[in-house]
Amino acid sequence: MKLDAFWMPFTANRQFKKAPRLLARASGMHYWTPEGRKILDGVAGLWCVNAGHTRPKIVQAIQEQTAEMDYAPPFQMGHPKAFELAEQAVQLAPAGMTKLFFTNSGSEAVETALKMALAYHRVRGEGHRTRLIGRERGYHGVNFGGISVGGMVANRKMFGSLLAGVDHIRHTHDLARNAFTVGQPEHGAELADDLERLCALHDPSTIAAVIVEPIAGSAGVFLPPKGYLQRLREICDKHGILLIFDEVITGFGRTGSPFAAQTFGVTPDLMTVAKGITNGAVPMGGVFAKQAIHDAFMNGPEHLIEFFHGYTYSAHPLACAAALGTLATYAEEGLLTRAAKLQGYFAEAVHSLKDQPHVIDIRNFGLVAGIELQPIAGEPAKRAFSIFLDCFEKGVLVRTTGDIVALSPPLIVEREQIDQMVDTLRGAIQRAA
Ligand code: PXG
Ligand code: PLP
Repeated sequence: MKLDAFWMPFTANRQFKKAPRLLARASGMHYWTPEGRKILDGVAGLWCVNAGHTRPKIVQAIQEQTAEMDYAPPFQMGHPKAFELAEQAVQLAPAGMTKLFFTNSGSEAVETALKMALAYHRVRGEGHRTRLIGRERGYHGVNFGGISVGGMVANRKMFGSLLAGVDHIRHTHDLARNAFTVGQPEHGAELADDLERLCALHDPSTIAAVIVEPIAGSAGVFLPPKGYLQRLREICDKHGILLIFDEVITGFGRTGSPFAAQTFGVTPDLMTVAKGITNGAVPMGGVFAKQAIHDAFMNGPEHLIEFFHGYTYSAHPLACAAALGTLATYAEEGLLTRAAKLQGYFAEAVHSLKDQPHVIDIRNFGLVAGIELQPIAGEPAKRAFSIFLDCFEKGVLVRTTGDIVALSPPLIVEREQIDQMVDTLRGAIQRAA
């Protein structure tokens, strides 16, 4: 097979093409390589296959939909499954988040939420609120809005001056005070006050919205310190700033409730989702909005479009069918709360790696964990990458970012499989020492 033409995303292309890692088949908790080697999926694909692979309801829904209707325009037209899906999804969402706008990815969901926030203020006569606030080490996809509010340097530095009028609050990663905490860290709620600093600097009347991941995933699994999200919510309320939770990873069961907003008891104004909404089977994303945000737009003449935004494939029939099959699977198997039941076992398993060589922190919540390693001097990311390659050789797929290894298995994971992941990782960490 020729590997030349495909310029791979977020991949070390030259390294990959010298020693390709191909996946050809998947079922439940496992992938199989083209040679038939079985790989335990420790990251739910890329944090998205929450119900496990090729689940029958989802497969059947997709097969039936593609034969019944391939495509329907989403602008000024509709199809039944889009409405059915939105109705079901808002039932799972935090109370009051009663509207759902569809996109095709998490990145598009983020752009949509940022635009909604700006336009919301404008339709209310507060068009002076134009600033968007993100957080250091945040990940909000790869489009211009998302990398502007995002805080991962490598994702930003090559791409010019980005969106104007964006600022960032500090990240919450604090090894000195919180290393090896099981669950939410004790220290750091006061980091939310950094938003007050930006309010003082820019004046709160210029700020439209703050966007954060309740748990930062892609940058390395950074948890919200106890009380931190509550404090952010309070400051936003005090100043009329919208709070956006980016739940592209934390949504659909990762933290033990349908959404992290529910787990942490803080309701945002807008909430972005993707990944788990279709179990990764068909691209789809979305933005949940509070009723009042939606209603603010519903004021002009009724024949006019209220929000000039949308994608050719918003609410694509195939994605809607896959999502309906996914929600049915989650409901039948209790998967959106299963992480809460397994998190004690999972926490104990991952924290058993504490005394392994070069492990400098272990973080966990629900069914997500980050294991941070001391970088090799002068060669950042190399230690974790060698661990990733080693684990794959030994039959377990993990994910790395910098020198952090992330685990985020499908929510159907069994205890023995957690043990297999952690034991494989232990061996790889020792070999990388
Ligand atoms: N927001 C968050 C919080 C995400 O985790 C996106 C937005 C963008 O979603 P799309 O569907 O456009 O990729 C994400 C996606 C990693 C990794 O290295 C994580 C993501 C994507 C790619 C890689 O862990 N998260
Ligand atoms: N570029 C061109 C020339 C288009 O016509 C369109 C959509 O009509 C787009 C980009 C946007 O594509 P999408 O709606 O799939 O995001």
